[in-house]
Amino acid sequence: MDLSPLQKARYAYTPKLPGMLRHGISEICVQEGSATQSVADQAKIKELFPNTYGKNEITFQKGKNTAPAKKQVVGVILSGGQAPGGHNVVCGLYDALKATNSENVLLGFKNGPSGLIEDDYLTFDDAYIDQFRNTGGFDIIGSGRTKLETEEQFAVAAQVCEKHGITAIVIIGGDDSNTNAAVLAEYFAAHNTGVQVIGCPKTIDGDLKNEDIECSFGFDTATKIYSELIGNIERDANSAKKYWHFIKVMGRSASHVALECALETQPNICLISEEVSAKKMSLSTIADYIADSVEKRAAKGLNFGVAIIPEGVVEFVPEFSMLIAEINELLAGSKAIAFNALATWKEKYEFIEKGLSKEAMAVFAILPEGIQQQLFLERDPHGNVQVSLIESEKLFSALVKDKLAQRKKAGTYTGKFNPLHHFFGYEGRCAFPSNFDADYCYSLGYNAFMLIQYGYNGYLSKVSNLSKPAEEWVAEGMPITKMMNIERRHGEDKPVIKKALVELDGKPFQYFAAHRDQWAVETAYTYPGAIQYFGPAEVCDLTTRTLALEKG
Ligand code: FBP
Repeated sequence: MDLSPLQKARYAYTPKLPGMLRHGISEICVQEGSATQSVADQAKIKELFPNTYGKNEITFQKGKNTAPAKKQVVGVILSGGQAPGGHNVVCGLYDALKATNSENVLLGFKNGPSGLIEDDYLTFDDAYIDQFRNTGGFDIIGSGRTKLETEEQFAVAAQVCEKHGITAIVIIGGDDSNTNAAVLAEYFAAHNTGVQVIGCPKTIDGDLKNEDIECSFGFDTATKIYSELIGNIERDANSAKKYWHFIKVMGRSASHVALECALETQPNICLISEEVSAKKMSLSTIADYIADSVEKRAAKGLNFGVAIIPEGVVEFVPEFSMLIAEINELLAGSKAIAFNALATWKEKYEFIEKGLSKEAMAVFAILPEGIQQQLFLERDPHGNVQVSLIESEKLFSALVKDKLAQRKKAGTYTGKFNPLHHFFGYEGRCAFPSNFDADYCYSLGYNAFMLIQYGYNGYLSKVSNLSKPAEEWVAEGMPITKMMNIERRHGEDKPVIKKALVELDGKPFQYFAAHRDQWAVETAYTYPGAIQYFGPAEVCDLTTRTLALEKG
């Protein structure tokens, strides 16, 4: 295999462990903390998790390792969207497992949770794992979005574990995958399988965090990549002085990615979905808000700008959600066949006009035709509109264009508006992990093995104090049930890990809110540049602004 110079150099990088895990496996002991309870709905969660609920928080410390000597066969699964650092979780897990006993075995189930059910796996050895150290991607075993959630799947999983003599499963995933890890742990305990389940917090979206989990891995690297690109675009905009750039960034639901990029690059506009929802902003209000910035800058001769749009924003616009619900209803079941049989867009438009309420039609009518067609043509296998495919960056630039045309007529605006569009998502998910993610992920994997060795089940590998140098990080374990509450999902009450949305009274948003009016009018861009892997710690080991503001 041909290697790039950076790839070679990254193979040689030694990830930093928390100080307390640096003494060698025989020198790591466990300190039990207090019993836990779930963040809400305690009685219900306790009833659903009788074997794994209420367990103690734990911290690892320097001291004699008292874990029972036992051969460990561990299975690892990568679940959901890629996030930089996933390979290092596997490497940290492997290194701790082999350092404890060279007879221990690590199996990797392929292509996500389905690999466990299909018994599709590989066995790791040094030569294989060494090709993936400190690299991006999930290609070490692949990932997938199959959910492990039914009793039938759990029974098959138990059989597969028994067949291989598996003592523990490590699931590396987001809120849904770790919810399912907790349910699997409970099943294994209830059926006395002796198999432990440990979760690790992953997702570039940054929405798996709470008072215990300071951040999910991958968020640091992905936002640094997007911020570099946005900074480069800002500099281009400020050089050419002729384009307004509308940049959509990933984040299926929460706007942590958009907010972090805004803190890093100080664009003219950044929408925050959670604020759109809280203020019940309409499409027209949002378009006016952006158009105000365009107009004020134009008055200063600045006919350029940068606007960041979070991927999931349209779902947070109340009138848009109402429109989507009506479209789903309009095309439910056989009604879709009648719609699809119509030959021209004109005929289809008439059908839509007849079927939607006056309020929904008013929203539909202001959308650009491309977006209107997208809403009806690209639907999922259940016939629902695929909101994630909506090109919201184009939607908002078109709405702003209309607003500016009206303002031109009214004589209040005389500038030029040339929009360009970008979507940054996949560019960041498989990047070489930053030093922070390389270190954090390796530590999560290493720590996951310590939890296994000490016999914990239904725990999340937790590494905290992350805004400090790695030496001061704290290696811990936390029962997953502690993060759970009951939510309504698909018409049923379900125990789930609470998704963390951007808190409007939190420090990162407050900082942004205090500066955005100035950024909207002035050219206050900052240019973070590319991730630095080698060099001074103050450049290379920087955490995110979000983490610094939350914990600093
Ligand atoms: P996870 O929540 O599984 O980590 O994935 C998040 C994400 O990267 C979102 O930002 C994005 O909306 C989505 O995955 C894209 O999914 P896919 O890879 O299936 O296209």
